[in-house]
Amino acid sequence: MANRMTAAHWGAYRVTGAGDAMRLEPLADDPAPSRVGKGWLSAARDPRARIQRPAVRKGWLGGDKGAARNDDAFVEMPWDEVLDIAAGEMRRVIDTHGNGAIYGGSYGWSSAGRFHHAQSQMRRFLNLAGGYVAARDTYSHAAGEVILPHITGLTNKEVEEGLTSWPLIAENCTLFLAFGGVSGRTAQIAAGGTSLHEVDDWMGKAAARGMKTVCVSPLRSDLADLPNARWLPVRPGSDVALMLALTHELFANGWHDEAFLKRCTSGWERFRDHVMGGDGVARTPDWAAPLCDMPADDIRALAAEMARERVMVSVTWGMQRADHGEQAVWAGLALAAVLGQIGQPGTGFGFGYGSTTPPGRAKRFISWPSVSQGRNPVRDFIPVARISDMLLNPGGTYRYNGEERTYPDIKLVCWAGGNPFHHHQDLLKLERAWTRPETVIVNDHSWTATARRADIVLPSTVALEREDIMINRRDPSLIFMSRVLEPMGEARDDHAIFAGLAERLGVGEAFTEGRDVDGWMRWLWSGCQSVAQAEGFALPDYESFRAQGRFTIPDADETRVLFGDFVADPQANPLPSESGKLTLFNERIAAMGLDDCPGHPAWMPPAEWTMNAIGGALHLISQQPDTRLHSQLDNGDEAAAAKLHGREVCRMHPETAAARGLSEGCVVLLCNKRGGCLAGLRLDEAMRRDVVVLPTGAWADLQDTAQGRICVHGNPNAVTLDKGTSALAQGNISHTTLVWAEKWTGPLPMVRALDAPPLVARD
Ligand SMILES: Nc1nc2c(c(=O)[nH]1)N[C@H]1C(S)=C(S)[C@@H](COP(=O)(O)OP(=O)(O)OC[C@H]3O[C@@H](n4cnc5c(=O)[nH]c(N)nc54)[C@H](O)[C@@H]3O)O[C@H]1N2
Ligand SMILES: Nc1nc2c(c(=O)[nH]1)N[C@H]1C(S)=C(S)[C@@H](COP(=O)(O)OP(=O)(O)OC[C@H]3O[C@@H](n4cnc5c(=O)[nH]c(N)nc54)[C@H](O)[C@@H]3O)O[C@H]1N2
Ligand SMILES: [Mo]
Repeated sequence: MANRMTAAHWGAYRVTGAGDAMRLEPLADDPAPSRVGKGWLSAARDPRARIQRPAVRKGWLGGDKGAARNDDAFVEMPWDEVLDIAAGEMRRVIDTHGNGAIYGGSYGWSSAGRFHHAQSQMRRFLNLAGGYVAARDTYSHAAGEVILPHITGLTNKEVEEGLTSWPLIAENCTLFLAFGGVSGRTAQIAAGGTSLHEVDDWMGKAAARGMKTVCVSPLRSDLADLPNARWLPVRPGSDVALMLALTHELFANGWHDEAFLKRCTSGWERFRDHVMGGDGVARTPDWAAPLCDMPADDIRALAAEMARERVMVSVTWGMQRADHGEQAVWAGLALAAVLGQIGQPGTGFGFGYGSTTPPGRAKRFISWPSVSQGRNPVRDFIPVARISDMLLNPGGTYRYNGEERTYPDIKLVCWAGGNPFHHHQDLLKLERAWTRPETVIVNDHSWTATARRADIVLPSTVALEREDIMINRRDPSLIFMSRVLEPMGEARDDHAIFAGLAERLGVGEAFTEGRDVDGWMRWLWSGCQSVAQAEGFALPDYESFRAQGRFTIPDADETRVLFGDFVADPQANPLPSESGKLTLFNERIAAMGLDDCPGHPAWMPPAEWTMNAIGGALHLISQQPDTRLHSQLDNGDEAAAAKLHGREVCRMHPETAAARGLSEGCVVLLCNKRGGCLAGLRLDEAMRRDVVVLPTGAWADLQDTAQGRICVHGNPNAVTLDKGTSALAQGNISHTTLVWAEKWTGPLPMVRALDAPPLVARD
């Protein structure tokens, strides 16, 4: 009998049993299977939350263009009729306003299989239909994505895939300075799927050899319990000040590597001037101490230690999802450059270790094929996190990466495989913006907060209900994903949904190229076979792979040193940056004349932090959740079991709670001028006293209460700040938020987000 296997962003599984006895068994050779997968089957089989049939919003059928979009009932209708309506709307908008009035941003993680990737299917369809306004960069690391090409000449992808490999760190690094920590929580995930989880293993090996680790974070839990680990609980928003003060100490004591700076960097003297006080403010440990809330002597001691050790300066992605997030990347790189250990095995600079499991992975990366998305005839785009601003200000101007740009006037929004009412900041502002388009079309398998804010809802299958292939260029295994469940209700694959729309718009043949799903899978596999051949190994034929379920790439081990070739010979291997080197002063960025992103790394006070908190406001850390992937599987067992009173759990220091009359297990209202949310409370001694942690991903459930419109289920984006990192990258700043915490004493509003919205008969 064939092996039944499957895969998700949180891991790969062997499927055993059937019906109620069906199990997803993690791979036997995965050193640390993810907790997230435990909630997968129950979420997939949840009839309350799954969208069973195509549906159209009741008010929209009655002529409402959006005013009631945030809270309405739905009418279930037959597929053919709903596809006719959706295609008719697209035609109308294209004919009246042009394709530049369609926002097809569709940001989101979707599912892991290569073929049924919802965004790819949607973009292929929209491109054939004349194009759409796209989204640029990611919620994960937009600031890094925009600044890294300026300062290193490499894209974020090149930096990520070129990161110095874990085995080299385990062998050579003696001090791992982890800004934002290195967490097994986030390392559960790999975009596109993973056959192994290895980060804790490598950190453990390194620590066992004697590597010291410093967890620079408001939370001790951002690093595993390792020997030789210590915790530096800096004030959120102050890390760049700490980096500059450490740099100051290196210069002031002559511990900097001047030969390295001259050979491998440009503009270092101007950066040194800034740090040493050329503008009248020397960035000394005494300057940084009150900002960082740590003793100046500790900063001096850390700098001296760095000068003695073989150091990796590591910056998590979360560090740059904050106001002026570009600076955390640049100042971290600059600190490592001044130390002069970049380009050697196991030391230097890293961006994203632990943020997901692949960064630093010591494997061969292979560019497998995918289905073409085609070409978008519309050139317009927005930086992904500017969605509310775009919808609220058509024709308004903004700056991005040196350009002055204009927001388009969007009439139609299409989304497949993402959940903006999970991922975007300031959800009440997004609700206001969301009333603006004339029509919203959403594909999803579940009644997420976004699906229930669509006019036309197209129910998709989940990965367990279709065949697919996990082919992740960064993974050493290829996994055949079996179809192990029957599609829920009338759910269809996204491919089938878009094929139906394409046919109605006259581009059906171009979309399918005459292939059915099986035909596409075989086509993909034969592409993989050619790639493998060029790489020097052979893949089995399709039928054998389908039966075996897994193919493991031979001799896949490979290590890398970030900037290794460049540092070995900067003349022969210059970086494609403006100077051919790492730029510690960047002429192009300086010429943009931005207040919030000068020409060298700089610390600037964030819009919100505890130094400007009033009335006992706390810094909100809305970190990634341990029990699920963002909002995915929030309806599953694993996420449900971790909730309190059916709400997401927030964590606070016991003294912080006591000072507010709060105790373990009570329900707390976290609020600010933007909104509020309810969460269950757990106490945690290993965190700063001026911080509250509320993981993302509880399905947003915005309800009108006596305290105003709040999320009664605990989604932190009900209170986060919607602003760009700077006019350079315009990334989201979800970690820059202050909230007040108070006991919720009113009646507990019922959580409705995990059930379908009202489904009513047609008038
Ligand atoms: N406050 C705060 N907010 C944040 C962050 C933070 O740290 N703090 N982090 C940000 C980051 S880094 C990210 S990446 C984003 C993540 O934001 P998203 O990627 O939008 O979050 P997901 O919950 O993964 O959304 C994926 C959606 O795709 C749907 N889906 C899954 N499979 C399929 C499929 O096969 N077909 C279709 N049609 N749909 C499918 C799921 O049901 C879900 O609704 O959130 C961002 N938001
Ligand atoms: N289980 C699970 N894993 C995931 C995901 C998920 O949803 N669930 N999502 C994946 C995705 S899309 C992404 S982009 C990555 C994100 O990976 P990261 O960005 O690394 O993860 P976060 O949890 O957002 O943030 C990491 C930590 O940064 C710390 N931090 C916040 N602000 C500050 C600050 O000002 N200073 C310092 N020193 N520390 C600060 C917080 O304590 C937080 O725990 O995670 C991925 N991994
Ligand atoms: Mo992300």
